[in-house]
Amino acid sequence: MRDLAVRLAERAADIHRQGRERGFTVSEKSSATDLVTEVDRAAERAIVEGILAERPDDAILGEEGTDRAGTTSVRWVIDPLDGTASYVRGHPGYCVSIGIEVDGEAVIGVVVDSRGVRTEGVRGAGALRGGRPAKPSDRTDLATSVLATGFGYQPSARALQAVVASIVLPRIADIRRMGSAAWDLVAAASGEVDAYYEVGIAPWDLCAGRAIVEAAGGVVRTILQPEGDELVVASPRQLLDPLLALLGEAGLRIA
Ligand code: LIP
Repeated sequence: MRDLAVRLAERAADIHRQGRERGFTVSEKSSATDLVTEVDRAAERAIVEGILAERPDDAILGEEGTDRAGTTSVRWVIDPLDGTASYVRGHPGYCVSIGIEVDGEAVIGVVVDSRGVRTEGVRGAGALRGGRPAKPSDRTDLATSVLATGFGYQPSARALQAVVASIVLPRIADIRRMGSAAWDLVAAASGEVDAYYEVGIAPWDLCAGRAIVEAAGGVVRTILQPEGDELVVASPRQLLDPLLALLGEAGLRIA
């Protein structure tokens, strides 16, 4: 299944590249800032066709509308183009994200980013980034840590996220914002950022990155918030408790 996910992620990354060269149509989803392109849809079609050709009995959930039940214990959770707002502007913050759950647990993840860098992980078998072993940060101090995070499509959500960031920022070294949760998660899995947190991402933004962070030896926590969204935290073990404590001080529910 990992090898199939790798082939399909590389195929989707080709579709991204061709779209950037040829141009593409763009339309709005939940808001004027929540966009979808014909490239998102073409990439999802290619991934779904590839899965059905080899594993027709698996379930599939995709951001652009695919929601197929299956008869096996396997579910594919795919974001064909994570970071669409970056893609439409030519900003590099986008990637394809293919996650595989077995019995509801994320166990395999493959992410290919706009540079063609592939990160993959299989539970219990480690993670690779660009073909080299991926390991989370060994930093022990939040005050010198760089965190990745993101902001939602709804202004009300961003208002809340801005309050959290205003409390977090003076207590850490800096923030990185690429516009793609999958990119942020694999950056956390490989120590390119020291940790990641975000409220309100979707299952397809999270699945592959979660499997990769955990395969690399990091931890992922999801905590339901009173407003109904989930806080997602991806971190090396040694930073998890101090990061959760800081997010708690910033007003988020952490248990
Ligand atoms: C994006 C996420 C990102 C989040 C954006 C958006 P999309 O997903 O990956 O972390 O901050 O608001 O949800 O819509 O580009 O697939």
